[in-house]
Amino acid sequence: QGYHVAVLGATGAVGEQMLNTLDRMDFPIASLTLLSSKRSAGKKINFKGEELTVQEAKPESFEGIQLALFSAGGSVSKALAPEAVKRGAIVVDNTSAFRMDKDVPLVVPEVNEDHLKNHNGIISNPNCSTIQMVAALEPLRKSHGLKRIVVSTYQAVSGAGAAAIDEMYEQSRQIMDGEEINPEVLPVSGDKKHFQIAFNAVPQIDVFQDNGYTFEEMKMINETKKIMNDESLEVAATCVRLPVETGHSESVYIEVEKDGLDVEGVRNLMKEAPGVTLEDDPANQVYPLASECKGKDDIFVGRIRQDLDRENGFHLWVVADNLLKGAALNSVQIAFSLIKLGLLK
Ligand code: 11C
Repeated sequence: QGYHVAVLGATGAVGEQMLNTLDRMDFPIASLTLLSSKRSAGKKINFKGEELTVQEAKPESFEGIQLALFSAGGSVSKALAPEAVKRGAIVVDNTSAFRMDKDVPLVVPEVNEDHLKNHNGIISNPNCSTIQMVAALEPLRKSHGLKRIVVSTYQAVSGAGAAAIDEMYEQSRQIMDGEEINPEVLPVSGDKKHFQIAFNAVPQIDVFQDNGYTFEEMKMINETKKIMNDESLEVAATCVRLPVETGHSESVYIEVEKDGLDVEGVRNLMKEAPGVTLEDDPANQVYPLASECKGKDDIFVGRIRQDLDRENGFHLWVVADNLLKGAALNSVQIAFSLIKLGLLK
């Protein structure tokens, strides 16, 4: 009993977490098909005690599949998601390929599960740094309205894939050993220049757009407005890569619309927020740390302060595992929401 499920990108960092998450959350699976690029095809992966062989993804791979979780890059999604949908599957896509398409819901279940009802076969999973921010802010939006968000991120290298993780560790060792370094992955593997990530902070994630913002920053801006269904919401973002393996941190400044909110009020909303854990006790040095969030499902919020000049302004520190809530977990939660809403046939 269960569904015929395919995972595309099964051998990648997010794909691995998807399989773990499907397993530990006991997603109802009748059959599991593991797909990848030609390069990774043939690898063996163990799932619930059964050894499965990863197959090269082709349009025909989706015959009979009801749910396909995609995480193999935007160009693969563009080529294969329509093929999967044509064959009757619902695709939950973890790339930016379709996120801003009008007929594609962009979903964080704690925020806008109802958007799933209008899907046409493809559902997009938002960018990791967007997911943790909107899930933490949704209770504040509901109770007091959101006028403005200014976010600065401190993002982990795993967001840029396994090669970026290797580069960070190798470079750290080389610098410690007094050797020369040769950056070739970060900040963006396809861009012209590459910079040191070890012992550094690099203010570029993804490529620059004509307006001077990076694509990562524009994703945070545009995706937030779409998920919260509010084009008038003012959002500004600065995205920075740090030498942290996993766990994105964010300094988030918000202005709410309704008066009367105070720090205790924000804390109480965070305590009740689904998927959020409040860690905020400055007297005892309690606040979220990237080093503590790895492998955890929740979004951690702390350092809550009222702005000193604006009564309706608040500062928060928001941390989450970018491979879990930021990617694999949110995709699997979307799949559970589809079942709950009777949308997965
Ligand atoms: C990073 N946020 O940390 C990116 C990774 O659009 O899904 C996720 C990219 C995306 O580099």
